[in-house]
Amino acid sequence: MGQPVVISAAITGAMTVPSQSPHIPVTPEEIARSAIEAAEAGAAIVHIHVREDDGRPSARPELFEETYELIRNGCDAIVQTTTGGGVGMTIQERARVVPLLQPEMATFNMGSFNFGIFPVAERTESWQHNWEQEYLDSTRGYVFTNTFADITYMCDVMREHGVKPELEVYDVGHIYNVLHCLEKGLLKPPVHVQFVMGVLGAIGPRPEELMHFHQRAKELLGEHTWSVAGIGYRGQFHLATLSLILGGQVRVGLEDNLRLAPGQLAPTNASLVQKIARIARELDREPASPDQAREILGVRAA
Ligand code: KMH
Ligand code: ZN
Repeated sequence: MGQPVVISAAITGAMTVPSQSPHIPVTPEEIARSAIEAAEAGAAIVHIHVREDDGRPSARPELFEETYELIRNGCDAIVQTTTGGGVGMTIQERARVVPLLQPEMATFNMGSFNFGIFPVAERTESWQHNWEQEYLDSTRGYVFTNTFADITYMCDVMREHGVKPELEVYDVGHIYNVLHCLEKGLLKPPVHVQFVMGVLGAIGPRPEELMHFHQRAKELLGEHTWSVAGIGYRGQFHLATLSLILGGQVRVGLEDNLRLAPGQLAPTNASLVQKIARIARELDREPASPDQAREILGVRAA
């Protein structure tokens, strides 16, 4: 039997708007159902954001609470909440979910950079909601802010509540920010790193860049676990396949990619998980169960 692979499913997120696909989960019930189906298809982690009824990204505690409860009642997957949030949210708003739910895992964004999702607006012909075009266009002037003060704050919140951080790295410099936190004793080794590749404003979704990330992280961080979240169809599946070959973990899901094949919208998160699970098995990597994932990543059971 090959080395297990931890599949994470990013269920819905702040990079997409409902007009892009009718299959994006919006309400707590839709997000939870989609997460449970993804877990049944082989995801050991479900990464969640929440949205208001009109699909607008939200940080409202009630929405997180409801979604979290529904997922926890329906499956044993590790529920990983976002602390990246959405455009315009403060670090305090983004971090609030950690003390609120004390999830097993939460994301932790390792640096500031331009975060451009405005090109989607240029490709969209009709809109479902008034807020969508303005939201996307506003990112021409948007910096996703994660200063050292923010990073220190997030380290403290996560440590205080015993939450395992998944460190979101969007550029090579962010690996050095992880190193800084390790050297200062703010993060406990071995860390778990997610290479997020293909956001406009950060590194592109290319195999050469993943090889470079992998090499630099090995040299700088020592023992660690890692995964890749590629944006867009090619980014998601090509980079996830490379990660399978290199011994890394993978993330797929409608937060980062809306397509199951070129030109074909993915009907569900589960369909994306099934596809990567199939590729993984072909490469002798069996999808890890949630408990195996807890062991591999060093996550305390909730
Ligand atoms: N949507 C990804 C580009 C987070 O939630 O903290 C980034 C992400 C970050 O998933
Ligand atoms: Zn996210």
